[in-house]
Amino acid sequence: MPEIPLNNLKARREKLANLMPVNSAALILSAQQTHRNSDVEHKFRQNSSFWYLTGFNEPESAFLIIKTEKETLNYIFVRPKEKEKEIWTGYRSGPAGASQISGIEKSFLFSELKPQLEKLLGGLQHIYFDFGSENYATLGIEILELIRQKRIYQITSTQNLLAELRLFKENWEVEQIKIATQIAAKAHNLARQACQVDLYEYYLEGLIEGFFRQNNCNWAYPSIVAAGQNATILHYVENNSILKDKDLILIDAGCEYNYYAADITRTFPINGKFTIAQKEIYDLVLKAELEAIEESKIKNTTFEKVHEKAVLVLSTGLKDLKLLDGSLDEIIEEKKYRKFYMHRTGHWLGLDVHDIGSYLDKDGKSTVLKAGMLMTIEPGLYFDPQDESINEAFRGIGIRIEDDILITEIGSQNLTELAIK
Ligand SMILES: [Mn+2]
Repeated sequence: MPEIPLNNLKARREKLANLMPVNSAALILSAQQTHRNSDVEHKFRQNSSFWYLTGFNEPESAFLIIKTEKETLNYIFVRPKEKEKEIWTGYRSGPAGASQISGIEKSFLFSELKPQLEKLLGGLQHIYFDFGSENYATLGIEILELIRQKRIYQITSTQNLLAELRLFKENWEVEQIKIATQIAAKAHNLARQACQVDLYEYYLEGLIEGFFRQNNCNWAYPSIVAAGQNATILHYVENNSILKDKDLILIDAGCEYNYYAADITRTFPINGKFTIAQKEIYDLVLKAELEAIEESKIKNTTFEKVHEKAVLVLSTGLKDLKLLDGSLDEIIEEKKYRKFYMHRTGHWLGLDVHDIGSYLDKDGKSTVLKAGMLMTIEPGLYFDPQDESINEAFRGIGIRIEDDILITEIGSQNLTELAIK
C-alpha cells in the first residue's frame, strides 16, 4: 500500500497545531489489538485519527503534540523491538523505525508515556484527549489522574480538532479514495451479474468480499445483502436467506483501500425484471438520488439542502402514488414521509465510513459544501411488510441507492458511477 507522504503528515500536524490554543497538548492513543475469542485475534485496524497524523500502523502507540508560546513539539510512543515477540506476531518498527515512518523525531517507548507526560504537561492549560474510549481503559484513567495532578482543567475530546482537518480531503487522499470506490463499484457489478433465483444472500456476500480481498482490500463495514423484505431492516447483517423470484435484493457493501472507505448501495430485481410496484418505487428513489446529486453540484449549497431535495422528491412521489395523504407541505412539515424514509440522505466519508466532520457550522447552520469534502447520497424507501395500512403491492419493498460524492471546485463528482443502477 502507498505510504502517506511525509510532507502530508507534516502539513496535517502543522494544521492541527494551528487549531490549538497556546499552552495546550493533544494526546491520541493508537487502536489496541483485540481478541475475537480464545487466543484468536481480530485483524488489527489502526485508529483513524492516529493513522492520519502519524502513518504508523502498530498497536500500543501514542501521539502527543504540545504547543507553547515558544514552539510546537511532536512525540510518538511505540512498542520496543523484541526479537522473541516479532517471531510470533510480526515485525515491530521500534522507536527509530517509527520516527522514519512518521517523520516525528522525538520517539519513545510506549512504556515511557506516563513518565514523559509527567515531565511535559507541566504549565499547560488545555489538553485534548479522548479518555472515554474503551481502548486502554486503565491507562486512560491513569492519564486523566495525571492531568488532574498537573492542574489542567480544560479537557476536550480530540474529535472536533480532527474533524476540521479530516473533512477536507487532500489530493493524495482522493487518489486512494478513487481506488476504493472503483473496486467497490466493480464488486457490486459482479454481484448483479451473478445474482439468480435460489442462490443465498451469503453467496453474493462472499463474491463481493472475495473480490475485495483479491484487490488488496477488506470490507469497510460488514456487507448488507438483503433479499425481499429483509431490505426493510436497515441494519440487516444475517445474510442467510434464499433469493426468491419476483423479490428485490438490496446490497450495501463497500471496501476499505489503504484505510479509505467506499460505501455503495444498489437495489435490483433478483430475476432481472421489476414488478410494477417495485418499478414505481425504484424510479422514485432513483429520481430523488439523482436530484440530490444535482443539488450537491450547486455552489455553496449545504448538507441540509441535499437532504431536503431528496425529501421533496420522495414526498411528492409518495403523494402521487397515494401512499401518503395530505398536502405536500403537510407531508414535509409534519415529517409524514418518515413512515417510509426514516434516515438521513448522507454522511461524511473518509478514513471511517461514517467519517468525523461537523454537519453544522459555528452558527449552528448546516455545513456549506466545499471542495474536498466527500459525502454519500443515499435516499431510500422502506415499506413495513406487516403494515396493513399500506397498499399490499408495496408491502415488504425496501430500496436504497447510494453513491459517493466528492465536492469539487466546479461542482461535484460521483466516484461510484461505475456501479450500474
Ligand atoms: Mn452510507
